[in-house]
Amino acid sequence: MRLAAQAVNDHLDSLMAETGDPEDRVIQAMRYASLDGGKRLRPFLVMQSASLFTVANSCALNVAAALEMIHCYSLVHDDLPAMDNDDLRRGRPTVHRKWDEATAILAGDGLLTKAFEVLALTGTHSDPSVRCELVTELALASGARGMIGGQMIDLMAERGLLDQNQDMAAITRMHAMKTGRLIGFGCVSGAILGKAARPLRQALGNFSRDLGLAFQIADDILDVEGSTEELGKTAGKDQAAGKVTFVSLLGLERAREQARMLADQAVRHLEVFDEKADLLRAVARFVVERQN
Ligand code: GRG
Repeated sequence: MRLAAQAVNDHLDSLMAETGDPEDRVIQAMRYASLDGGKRLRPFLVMQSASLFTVANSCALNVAAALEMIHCYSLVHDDLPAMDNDDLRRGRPTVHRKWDEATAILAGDGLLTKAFEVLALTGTHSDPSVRCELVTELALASGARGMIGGQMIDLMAERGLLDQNQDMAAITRMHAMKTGRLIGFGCVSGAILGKAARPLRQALGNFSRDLGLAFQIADDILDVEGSTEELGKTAGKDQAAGKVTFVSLLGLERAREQARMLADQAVRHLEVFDEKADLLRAVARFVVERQN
């Protein structure tokens, strides 16, 4: 995972070079938000799914960087006073704390826009229809019926603006949108780049759905059990905000069992692949056993 993380970091670095112009302030904030931090789970999924097919490393790196840019933009905006109002992210002051709110909004916007510019580069794939499909799929995953929609539901739930109670089905749907869809794009993007046969692409999609949910349940457990130091972000926020989570619905033990069961199920979806998928199998274990 570390090798892929370094390669993606270097690539992000080269895609967002400073030029010495006054607008570099927003580039600096974009770089701060996206370089040298995080687990790099989503780029890792892109690189590994691409490795299952005949895909040039340079193409997969562009997609991995674009996906991480979207993820980092969502973190910058999620931390803003209008949303989660957080001071700490990846063990450092959040972008609006280091600069100011306006710069953080612009840095998030800059990362969001840059992601699609990178996908559209000819270096992402020689076939324009593949580039177009990547753009469409990432827009769907991160848009109003995907990550942004999930964030909207989460905010409404927190502010008492939802009609129905947040039960398991509602929480599962919200997380499938808010975090699952980007994880899903990461897993399926390799199949898009490799023009893989439908059943193989579907297997990766199914893997990602169980992986995404397992990831979120683990995240809810860590919010209760982890320390702010270990997590690099404020711990215990869900309970403090009175949020309905997998832990509040299931309790810690059943939540842990559920996450492990989903990780096992995720791995079973990869039976169509040989040992080339072993690192994807390992990532399912990592997601539920991780400490941050
Ligand atoms: C503001 C448009 C907008 C969307 C925000 C994804 C999201 C939606 C907000 C992130 C807030 C959050 C804590 C979500 C829970 C799970 C999650 C996505 C955690 C962060 O992802 P990691 O653990 O982070 O992969 P690193 O830093 O390792 O990349």
